[in-house]
Amino acid sequence: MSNLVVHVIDVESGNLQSLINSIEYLGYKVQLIKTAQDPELNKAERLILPGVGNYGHFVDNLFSRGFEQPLKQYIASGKPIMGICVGLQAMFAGSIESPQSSGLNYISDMKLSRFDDSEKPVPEIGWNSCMENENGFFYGLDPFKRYYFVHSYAALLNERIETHLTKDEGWKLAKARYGSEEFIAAMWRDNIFATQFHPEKSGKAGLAVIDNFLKQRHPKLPDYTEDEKELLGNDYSNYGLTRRIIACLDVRSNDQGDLVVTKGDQYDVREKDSNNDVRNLGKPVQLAEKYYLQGADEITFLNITSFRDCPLKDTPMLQVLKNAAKTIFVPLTVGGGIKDIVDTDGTMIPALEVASLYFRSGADKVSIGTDAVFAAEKFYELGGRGDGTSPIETISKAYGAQAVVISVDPKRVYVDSPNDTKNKTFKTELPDSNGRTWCWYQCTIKGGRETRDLGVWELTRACAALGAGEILLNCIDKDGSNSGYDLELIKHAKEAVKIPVIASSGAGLPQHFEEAFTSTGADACLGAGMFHREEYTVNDVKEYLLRHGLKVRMDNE
Ligand code: 1PR
Repeated sequence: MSNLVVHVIDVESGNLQSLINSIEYLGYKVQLIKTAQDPELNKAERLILPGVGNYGHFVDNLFSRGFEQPLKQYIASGKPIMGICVGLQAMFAGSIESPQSSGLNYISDMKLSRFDDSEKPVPEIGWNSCMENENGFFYGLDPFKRYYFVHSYAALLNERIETHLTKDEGWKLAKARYGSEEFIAAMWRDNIFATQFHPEKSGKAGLAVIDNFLKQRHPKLPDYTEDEKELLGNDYSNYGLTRRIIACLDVRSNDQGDLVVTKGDQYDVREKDSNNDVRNLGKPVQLAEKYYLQGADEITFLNITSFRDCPLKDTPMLQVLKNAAKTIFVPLTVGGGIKDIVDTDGTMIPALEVASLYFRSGADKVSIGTDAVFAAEKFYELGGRGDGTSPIETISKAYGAQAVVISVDPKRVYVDSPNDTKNKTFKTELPDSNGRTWCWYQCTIKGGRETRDLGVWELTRACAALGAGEILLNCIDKDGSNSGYDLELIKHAKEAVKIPVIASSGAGLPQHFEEAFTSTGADACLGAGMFHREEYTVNDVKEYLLRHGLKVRMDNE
């Protein structure tokens, strides 16, 4: 344990818990600074400025709490500061995202722009790398390792801007490329260091960057062989991102009241034998840690039953998140029950507060199922707009689109002709037993128990318009089947929206992941049963993909 105390500015923006956990994991103490008057700020020797979500929300909050002058004084003193994500963006003059808001302006009047979504999904969500750079790197950043990015706005670079920043202003830059756009992944000048990516969510590679900053050291890069460089280097065939593999844990309390990871077939999680018990595949935190160590790029927890008669603040899932976030340094998503609720004492708790509790426990994203269907239905009733009250809108506004995932539980429905439904149909290559080739995907609520007259096309487009950042696309027909993903469904959703789509349900072999990535353009693939039953590890899937020419993050050793 080091004696160094790391000071972290806390303006209540997003998941700070993971950053705290990562610093403590590295053996340092953390002191949060919530007000500009806090005398602790004068004692700080290492200061971290983390930020997520909306630019204006973050910088306005920082300024209205009086942090501008104390931060500038701290920086003028020469002591090290590290900005993370919107913390990097705050160093700029402003952002197109919030034209009325001003940043700290350490980068001569430069503003952030939005990624161009005509050629790639926006936000950028996933693992990218720093481009090779003959001027060398800093704080141990390694172009053959991957870091977790999640943002729609970036400090976009062209030759003129880059020359100005490096030659005139003395910044050292680590660039990354997303699609055809280059942007600042990290920057360093004197005592200011900032990363656009989240080092606290970037596995071991990210922890090393935090540690190097805290120790103020710039270690030499490992001596990679040419073969290693070829294997681990970025080829930009997927916009610059590695193929993202997500391990999913469906969690519920079993008949004995214990919290277990379970897994169904077509959403039926009970054993087929006479006891009909809930299938118990292990403990949530232990399994999640196992998948993290196997190289999972993300972990998703779905609370598939509500924990009845339990006050919200004591919900067992909160403790699962808290424990998981202590040792797992990749993004964590939690779903199930993200909606306005009435607590056991009768108090109304808005969805935003429910989500906030999860974010404060260590979740990076929340996933919304049933309520997303209701929000989409209302969106169409209002003629194609929201009224600002749905959980998608309230959570996205406060925490950013990237924090809101929509979990879709669809079933395929065949029709004789497209005129038989108001929802968008397509011609399938897999006709039903009556030879019908027109079909659509019907959304369900309450874990598949109730169907609605709303298609996946309509749902995903409405949710994206309301502010969702990603789609988790399950498929009830395929769930637990081990027969591969529903490729037509994934293509259908990819055509519907520009936000990233996670393929889910049906993975049984590493080949299924390859198939989904190459033939549908899925932005991530999720697996559950095949990992729980230990038929394959996450690493097996990644090695298979790597052998077949798809770049993956291999930093778990
Ligand atoms: O409606 O907002 O409360 O959210 C409930 C959440 O719980 C939704 O995300 C819904 O998908 C999920 N859910 C509800 N009931 C079940 C169930 O199984 N009975 N699980 C359920 C959904 C599907 C996937 C699964 C993949 C991959 N599980 O998460 O992990 O199908 O499985 P596979 O690789 O083994 O094929 P709300």
